[in-house]
Amino acid sequence: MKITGARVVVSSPGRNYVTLVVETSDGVVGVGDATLNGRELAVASYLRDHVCPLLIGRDPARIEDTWQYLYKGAYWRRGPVTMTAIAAVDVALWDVKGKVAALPVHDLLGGACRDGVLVYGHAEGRDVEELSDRFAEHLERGFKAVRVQAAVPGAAGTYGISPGDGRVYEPASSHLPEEATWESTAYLDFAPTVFAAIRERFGFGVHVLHDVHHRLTPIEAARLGRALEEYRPFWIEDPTPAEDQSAFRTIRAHTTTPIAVGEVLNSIWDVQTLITERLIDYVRTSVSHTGGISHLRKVYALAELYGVRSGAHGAGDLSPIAHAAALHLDLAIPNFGIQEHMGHREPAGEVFRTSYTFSDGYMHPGSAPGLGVEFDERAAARFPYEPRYLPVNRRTDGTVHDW
Ligand code: GCO
Ligand code: MG
Repeated sequence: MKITGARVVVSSPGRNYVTLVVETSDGVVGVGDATLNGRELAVASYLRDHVCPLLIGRDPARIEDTWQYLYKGAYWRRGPVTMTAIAAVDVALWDVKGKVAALPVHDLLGGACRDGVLVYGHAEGRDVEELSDRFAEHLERGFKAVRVQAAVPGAAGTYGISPGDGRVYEPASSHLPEEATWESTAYLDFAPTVFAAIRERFGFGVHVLHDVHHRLTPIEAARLGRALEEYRPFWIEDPTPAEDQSAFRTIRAHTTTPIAVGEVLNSIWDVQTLITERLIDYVRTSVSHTGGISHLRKVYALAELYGVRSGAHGAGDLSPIAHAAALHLDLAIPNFGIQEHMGHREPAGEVFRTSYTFSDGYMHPGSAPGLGVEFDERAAARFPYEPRYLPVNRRTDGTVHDW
């Protein structure tokens, strides 16, 4: 069997998604997600102009060889654009392999290690009361783990807060990036009160998570971790900018609050120090941004040696194809921790028909051959690409800060 076609489809059913479609001489079609929020067309071009021509004529069964060919063959290594492009090819080839074998991808990866994949949802609010009500709704829907984000009083546009008009949280805006304002001092005083309120109303029988979104210095993060210990968070995420791996030594020296890092990192080398020095508890690298299933499972294998668990990024800007791929891998690894499940807003469901399910706080990728996602290209054509940017964050004196 040979690869006979590879094309990139950029569409915006609810938000922008970049999809790679790989066709084979046997008529089997595989799909991969290549979405990099706010920089979508860079990956689309990387694939269209530099990768798709290389795929034609290759044997789709040789997934690892193709990965090595694209990674080492480019000479230029790592980085979100490269690793997202390679991920799309990798995931599409796993999809093909599953369809050829008539097996779901998790069976190709060694089979299920558990009955279901524990997922966490997002509860947020413009104040603690609104957050608390959203939290209660998540519990009613069956979630066993919920991320909490509340607007810091006085800080307009705190990360993670939806506009409050019934729309889900979606940071990307058209035209120019929105600008948010931030001061860590108010946040550091406020965050423990959010946890206190949630634990007081809902007790300790549910996992509570929180995303700091890269905003603190190491010593501030250490202080936050220590202040939250009594509320037993499942984790705090990205407490400092993730690219400075050594910063986590400072945080680790001061607190037992579990740490999750990695959604902006793209390779095993980016998380090597974090894992081998046991500076984190959960690694958040994703299928889409970390070289696909083939590379991410190496990250997880390294993490397993050091007692680090998975906690993959699963925001709505990773397409349903990426979510399906994540669930297959989550099911098959021994050191699974938790999976983010933000969901996708409509009309994404008209373009991506998925077979994964949610029940009582757990997801399952289903048993359809391959990934179990059908990509409807004709439906995708009805939702053309819209340029969008993530926000930019400034401190109150105007200094650009991590968003
Ligand atoms: C998360 C993430 C996202 C990112 C988004 C950027 O933990 O879910 O931090 O909300 O901000 O994926 O594109
Ligand atoms: Mg995050």
